[in-house]
Amino acid sequence: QIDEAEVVAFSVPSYACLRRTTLDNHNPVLTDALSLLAENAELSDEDGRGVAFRRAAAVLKALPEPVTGVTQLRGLPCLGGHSLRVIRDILENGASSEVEFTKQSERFKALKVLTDIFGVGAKTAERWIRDGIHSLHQLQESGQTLNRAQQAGLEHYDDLKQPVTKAEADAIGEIVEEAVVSVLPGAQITLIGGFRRGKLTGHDVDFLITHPEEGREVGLMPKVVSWLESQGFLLYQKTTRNSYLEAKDGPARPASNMDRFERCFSIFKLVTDEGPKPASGHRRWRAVRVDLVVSPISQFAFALLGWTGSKLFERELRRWAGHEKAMSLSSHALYDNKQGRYLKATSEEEIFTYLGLEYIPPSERNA
Ligand code: 8DG
Ligand code: MN
Ligand code: MN
Repeated sequence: QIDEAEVVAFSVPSYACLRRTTLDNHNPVLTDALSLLAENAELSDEDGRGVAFRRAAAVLKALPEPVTGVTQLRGLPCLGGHSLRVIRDILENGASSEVEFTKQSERFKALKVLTDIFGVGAKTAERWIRDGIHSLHQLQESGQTLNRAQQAGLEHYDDLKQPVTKAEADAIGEIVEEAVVSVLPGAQITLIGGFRRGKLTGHDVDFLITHPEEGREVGLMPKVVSWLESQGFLLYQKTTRNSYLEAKDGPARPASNMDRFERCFSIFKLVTDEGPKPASGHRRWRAVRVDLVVSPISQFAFALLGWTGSKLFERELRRWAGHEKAMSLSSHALYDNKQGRYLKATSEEEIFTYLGLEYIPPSERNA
């Protein structure tokens, strides 16, 4: 019997951008359970519930030690009745019936398998499930028309499910770097996304490309893609143009959180073994998802901050900016609604300062 007074109570600020969240998670069982419910909500078009579970999981990721009883959680932010019930079930019974039920449900399993195909979102998966398609095999037999992305996704399904290692990310970085400096000397690439936060594996590799001279980056992406294609490095690519409109005195007010950089979603062909020719049936390459983004140098700090993640950390930064500072933050710019002007920045540190936040390095943005 533990005396209540001796129970460690935790204290955590409510915005994830006020917390330092490393990869050293002391409550993986609880956060995995809440993340699974978040994923299920997101796949079921219940984004509000999804965010609530993500926030609850993020609070637990920030705790300095394992939770042993629900009394420790008193006063913590973002833990609603639903999340607390799940946590209590796990602490007291070893498992949450809701989580176990969801994991086993045919609907969730089908949504997972289908949305794990690159190019397939929740809406498409939903439609297929309504047509009785629950597996890759059924999809292949169904005669459904697949777009180019989905065809590539299906073709490379097994490879793309394999986590990408940091070594693979670095190998791809060298190739992208070679491509970039070949087509535009002086251009620079930066590893972003999860690997910049120190993750050891990822579902893809993300790079941000810029040039120190404003304007030189215009039209860069198609050239990089052509170079990579000519060298046989791309199994699939889709490039979208920059749609960010420039006003006379600075970038236009971002219309939404979706950014408008020139970007490329691709599937790389990464050679994994340079040794002697492998036995027949074996290949010496694997498919890896790679995202490329090009930013002008004037927006680089915002792009870097916006593409480093985690997704929840980004969402919380924007919420903080909007609700607490009357500012609008995007991956392009920071707009001060009270002053009616854009705040220029050349580093992430400056952006945190504008927002009245202590600087949080990438390795502590793993909310
Ligand atoms: P992982 O790949 O290791 O699984 O994790 P990650 O690197 O954190 O996730 P990601 O899905 O590759 O996303 C990387 C970052 O890019 C993340 O902070 C979210 C951000 N991001 C997108 N799409 C968009 C977008 O359209 N606009 C903006 N501003 N950011 C985006 O993934
Ligand atoms: Mn990533
Ligand atoms: Mn990505």
